[in-house]
Amino acid sequence: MKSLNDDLDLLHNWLISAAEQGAIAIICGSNGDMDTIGSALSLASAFPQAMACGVGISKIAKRMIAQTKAPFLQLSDEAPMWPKKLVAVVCVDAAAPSQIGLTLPDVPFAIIDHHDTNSWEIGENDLLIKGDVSATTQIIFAYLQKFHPRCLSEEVRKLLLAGLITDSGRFKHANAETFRCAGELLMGSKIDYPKFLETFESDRMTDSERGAMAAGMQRMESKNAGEWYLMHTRVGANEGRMCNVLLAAGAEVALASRTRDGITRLTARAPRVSTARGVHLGKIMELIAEKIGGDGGGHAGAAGWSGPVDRITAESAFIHALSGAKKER
Ligand SMILES: [Mn+2]
Repeated sequence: MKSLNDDLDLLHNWLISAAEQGAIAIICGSNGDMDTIGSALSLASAFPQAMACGVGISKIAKRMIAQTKAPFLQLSDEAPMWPKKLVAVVCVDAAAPSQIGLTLPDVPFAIIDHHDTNSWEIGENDLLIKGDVSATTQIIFAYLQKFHPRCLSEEVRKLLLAGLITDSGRFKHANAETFRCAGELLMGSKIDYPKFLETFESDRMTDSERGAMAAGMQRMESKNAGEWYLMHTRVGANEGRMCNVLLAAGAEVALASRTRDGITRLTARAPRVSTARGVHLGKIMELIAEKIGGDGGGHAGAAGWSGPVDRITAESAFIHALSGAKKER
C-alpha cells in the first residue's frame, strides 16, 4: 500500500517541477476555516512562486493572518485574478471542486485533503494526496518537516497548530498522531500554548448574529429520524455554531440549513457517541448528492451539502438518508 510518506515524495516532485515553470496558486476551501487557510499559507511559505488564495476567510483565520502577517490573496468568486504565468494549482482541505467556490483555471492540480469522502476527478497530470489525519495541516507539517524544515518558523508553526486545534475540536477528536504533531510543532518553538489558545476564545458575535441564532432556536424542530434523535432548524449564518447548540440540547444528530440565492446549504454535526454507533454524516451528505444533486461530503461527525434545491426537499432528503442509518447497539 502507498504510504503518506511516498505521497509526500510525489507531492514534492510535482511542486518542484511546477515551480520551475511558473506560478502556483494554493487555493483554500471557500469556508476559509483555519485548517484550509493555515495549510495554504504554510505550504506557500516554502515556494517563492506560490501564493495562498481563496474566496473566503473565517473570523479566526482573519485573526491568525493578522497575527502572523502572512500574505493571503482574497479572490473574487466571479472574476478571480490569477497570477500571470500560472502553471499549477494546489487545493487544500477541500473534498470537492464545489468547495473551492470558484471555477478552477485549466492547469494541472494537486489536492491535499483529509476528508473521508472525496469527489475530485483526478487526471493524469494531477495529484491526490489524502491523509487519514485530524487536519490537513498535519499533512503540510509532515511535508515541510521532510523537505523544507527551514520554513518551519514560529509563524508557520502557529498557522499549522491553529488548523490542528480547530479541526480536531480542540483535540476532542484527536488521536495519538494528532498529539504527536501538536507536540512536535510546539517543541521546536517558543509558542506559549495557553496564551496561543486565547486567540480562539475571543470569538465575539455581532448583535445581528445573536439575533439570527435566537431566531434559529425558535424555529428548532426535533424528531426521530429512524433510530436517531434529530434536532434541526434553519439559520441565516453560523450554521456550525447552531449545530453545537443543538448538540448541547441533546441531539444525537444536529442539522442546520440555510437558503440563499436559490442555493440551499446543509450543515450537520454528530457527537462521538453517535458516530461510534454507526452514523456517518459525510456518507449521508454524499448520498443526498446522489439522490437530489448538488455536492456533499465530509467527516463522520461533521459534514455539509449544498445544491440548487429548495430547503424542504434538501431537509427531507437528509432525514430520509439518516433514517436509513442503522444504530449499532
Ligand atoms: Mn480540515
